[in-house]
Amino acid sequence: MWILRSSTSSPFGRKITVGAGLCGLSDRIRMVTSVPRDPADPVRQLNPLGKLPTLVLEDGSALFDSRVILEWLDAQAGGGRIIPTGEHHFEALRLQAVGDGMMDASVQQMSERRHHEGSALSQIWMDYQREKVTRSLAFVMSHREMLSGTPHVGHIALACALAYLDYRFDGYWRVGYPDLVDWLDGFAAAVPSFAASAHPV
Ligand SMILES: N[C@@H](CCC(=O)N[C@@H](CS)C(=O)NCC(=O)O)C(=O)O
Repeated sequence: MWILRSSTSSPFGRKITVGAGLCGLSDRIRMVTSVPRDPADPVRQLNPLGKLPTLVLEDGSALFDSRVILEWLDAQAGGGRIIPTGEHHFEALRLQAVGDGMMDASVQQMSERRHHEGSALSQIWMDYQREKVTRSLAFVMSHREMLSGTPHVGHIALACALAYLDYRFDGYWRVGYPDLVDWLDGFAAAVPSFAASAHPV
């Protein structure tokens, strides 16, 4: 059994749960909640960055970050399950980079809200991060051919990013991107491990 150090609110951790489902490996993973801000949390010993997700293997060694873990799961499943090997390889990785970047920018905004001490929130920083998400949404829609085909790491990252915007930012993106709403609905219907790993309400 592999131990996934994560949390139900982590969009990067959700990538692993979704990917494991698509690789047919869900029953090999048990999630244990970690709190990165807690100095006593074991994740700091497992991963020098102290970040979620971190996957602990049977020999006690740890894999991180989400891209590395997904690549490892794909290899465990025989390869080519969630990381295309053919002409769509780099397109999938690029879309994953966009989805991950959207999550990074969103998590940065949450951190600014949560950990700000002293003076007021930096609106310049918040806007800087939010604009990354805005540009990424437009980028995805202008390359919408990337959205089709068998679910892969790019689709996983994008779906997790959009769902995190729903969870933490009231789904503000939905008004401007009805095609993406349809795509996310289709992804949720096609990928049971995505629906099963929804963020808590
Ligand atoms: N690039 C990393 C990002 C992971 C990440 O930012 N995780 C957040 C939780 S969603 C975290 O652990 N934050 C705590 C910290 O940065 O110390 C990945 O893909 O796994």
